[in-house]
Amino acid sequence: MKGVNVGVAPVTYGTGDRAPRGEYGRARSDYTCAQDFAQYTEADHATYRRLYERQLQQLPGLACDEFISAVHKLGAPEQIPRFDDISERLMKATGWQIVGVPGLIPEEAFFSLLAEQRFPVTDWIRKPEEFDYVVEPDIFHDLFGHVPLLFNPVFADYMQAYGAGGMKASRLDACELLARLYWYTVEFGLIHTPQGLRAYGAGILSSAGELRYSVTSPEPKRVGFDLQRLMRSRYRIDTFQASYFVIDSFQQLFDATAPDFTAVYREVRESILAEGEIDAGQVLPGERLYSTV
Ligand code: HBI
Ligand code: FE
Repeated sequence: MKGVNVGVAPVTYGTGDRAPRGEYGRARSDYTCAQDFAQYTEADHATYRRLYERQLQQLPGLACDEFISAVHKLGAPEQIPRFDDISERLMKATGWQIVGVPGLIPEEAFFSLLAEQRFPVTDWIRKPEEFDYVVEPDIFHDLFGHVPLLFNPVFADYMQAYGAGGMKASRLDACELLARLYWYTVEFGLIHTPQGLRAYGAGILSSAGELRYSVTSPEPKRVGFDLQRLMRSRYRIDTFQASYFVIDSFQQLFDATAPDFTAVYREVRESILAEGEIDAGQVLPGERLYSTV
């Protein structure tokens, strides 16, 4: 899901003023659009299948169990799945559905879709020459990275709470702080398990290289989840992460989003004024880090 600011998703996806890749003219006023299944060529289906199979074989020992146990619910990778088929299964499991979007959408639209338990899935797929890296999130990142954990009731509830919080953040001009929470959990989160660290973030799970790197490399700093420390932390969109935040459970994530964030934003802003923001890869004095062994 690394990407550039396509003019509709400010801040979170970094700078750059590339034209949006998707066809936004076909989107409704809430930025959703029907999945244009006819657009997919045989090469597109083959790209999806190859991405899926490559990522599936490296999940054991790196992806969290909740993800591994749900990824098959996307359906067989012979073809790009139909969103309606996945939504039918997802609705029964957690009340969520997936909806098509042409690509990145404005934060307010994104937050309100999450609050309605509708996850936006980009409906185009990267070209073969972008197999290993695509600038904007495509259907593989959204489907493979994000959708399996929406079958987990606690994580799904966290996503809805995040969306509801986002609606309030817009009014409090706190989207950038809240976007860091999304980045360091939903996109690049790690979870501590009795078997060791595992990935649950979509940006990691859909990345051929970052999945192994995030769980096993000695390079990045792995910090225990702390909401205020996280909201002070900058991130990079164009490299593997230099910092990861580690949770103990999805319940911990959900509980962290339960309180009203107004006071949290105020305290975070005060600590940023007093001590500044924290760079990706930076470790605070006395901070306990997770090791990979
Ligand atoms: N739009 N389609 C889409 N998918 C995202 O993940 C997404 C977005 N717009 C904004 C956004 N994410 C981030 O700014 C979140 O932090 C809100
Ligand atoms: Fe994403």
